Amino acid sequence: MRSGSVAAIDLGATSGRVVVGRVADAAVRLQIVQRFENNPVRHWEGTTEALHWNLLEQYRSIRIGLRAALRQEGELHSIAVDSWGVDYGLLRDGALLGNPYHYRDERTARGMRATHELISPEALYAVSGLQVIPINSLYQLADDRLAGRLAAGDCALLIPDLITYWLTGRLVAERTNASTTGLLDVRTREWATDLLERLSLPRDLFPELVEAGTPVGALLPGLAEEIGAQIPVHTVGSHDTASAVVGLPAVGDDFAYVSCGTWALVGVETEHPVLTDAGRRENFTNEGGVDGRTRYLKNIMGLWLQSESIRTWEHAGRQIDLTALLAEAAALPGGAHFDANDPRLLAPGDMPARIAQCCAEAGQPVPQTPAQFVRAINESLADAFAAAVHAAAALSGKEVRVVHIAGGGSQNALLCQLAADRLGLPVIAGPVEATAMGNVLVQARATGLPSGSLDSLRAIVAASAPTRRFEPRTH
Ligand code: LFR
Repeated sequence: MRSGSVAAIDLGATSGRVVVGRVADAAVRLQIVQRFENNPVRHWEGTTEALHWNLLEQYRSIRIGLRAALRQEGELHSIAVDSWGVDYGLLRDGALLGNPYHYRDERTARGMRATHELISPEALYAVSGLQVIPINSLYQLADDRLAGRLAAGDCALLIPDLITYWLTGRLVAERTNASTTGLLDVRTREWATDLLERLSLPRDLFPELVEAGTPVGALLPGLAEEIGAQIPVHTVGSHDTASAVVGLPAVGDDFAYVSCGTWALVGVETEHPVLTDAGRRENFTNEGGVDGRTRYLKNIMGLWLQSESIRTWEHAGRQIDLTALLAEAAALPGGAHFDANDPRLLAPGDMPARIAQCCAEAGQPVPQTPAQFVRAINESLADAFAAAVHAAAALSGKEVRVVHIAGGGSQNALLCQLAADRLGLPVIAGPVEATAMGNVLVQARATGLPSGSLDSLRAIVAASAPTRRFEPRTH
């Protein structure tokens, strides 16, 4: 295997990073060169307050990170971007028309109602194979259409594609993330033109689809000068979850995964979409994976429940030390259980109050202290993970013998142990940076550094990233 370095730009809902991946001797070393906060901004918009991403700030930080990465490595073989799914920027003549909306903005409920007046959720699922969840791009696009914003634009770019455009000047839509729009035909993996017409969404809005691992172009001349060299840009699994699933240290095929960050994405990898009515009723989704695989999974609220609770407490003037809080929560004999996927928990706001209400309604003891809330959150997430893994296995017919928990949640020993207990299966925790790992490996493969199938890329992950194993405790 040849050796060399690439740079992964990995944007998450709470923070972004520029990560250098050094590939050599069938192993990868990751180093975070630049980490930056991702703080959404609420601002007044006519008659309501709207929630937006501050994407220009992210782009500014990315450029600083790339410059630092190049200075450190001397040479970069490639750059590639991934981020959360579903959100997009509208452009006209190449210019961004406004800050992209955040998927937690309330407009999604309006867009969902308007869309389901045109087409039923069942008919949508038959085309896209996607779960009904208000954040999906098609609902956001419906709101843009009704508000007259869509008519002003001539191109819609998902977040990683928008950053790639700002790096190279080229307009493409990478397939794994395009699958989160609800507008991709799950069978052909092309834009669903009939559906677009039915929803009055112009076909021209959506650029050419490309696979993960495609060379997109070189850095724009001014940018190459600023960063310090001309570097090729590739696509990867630009949906962060697609990259995270590549970046698992999985051996063989009998595994399920929990990609646990702001969201927890729980499911299995399959060769083909699973389009059964039972799966639709359970709200399982078929998202596009790297190398044509399917990510058959379910969205669980994830660490958002914890981070938004902490934000609420800190806003009220409390000092929170997460490590100490988790230790205190782990020392409690148990905790309340609530439905971690209650839709009322999706929007920003007073999370502890809403969790208290969910617990009360479920007939559970209502948490009083931050440690009790955190214990209840982790208990309830573990319940939801176990239910989703068992459902994914039953619905897809896959045998699951081990569950990989990757991402930030893999550092939470309480959560991993509770998940192993609830699952009755071993949990392998790590890597924390599975998404950056998947991003690095797919672009490195595109430049000819390693080669081979997803299995061989995952063998590189297993050789490179420390993991921790949790066995289920029997009571
Ligand atoms: C995870 C993720 C999920 C997607 C949600 C919103 O970061 O990408 O896969 O459902 O964010 O885009």
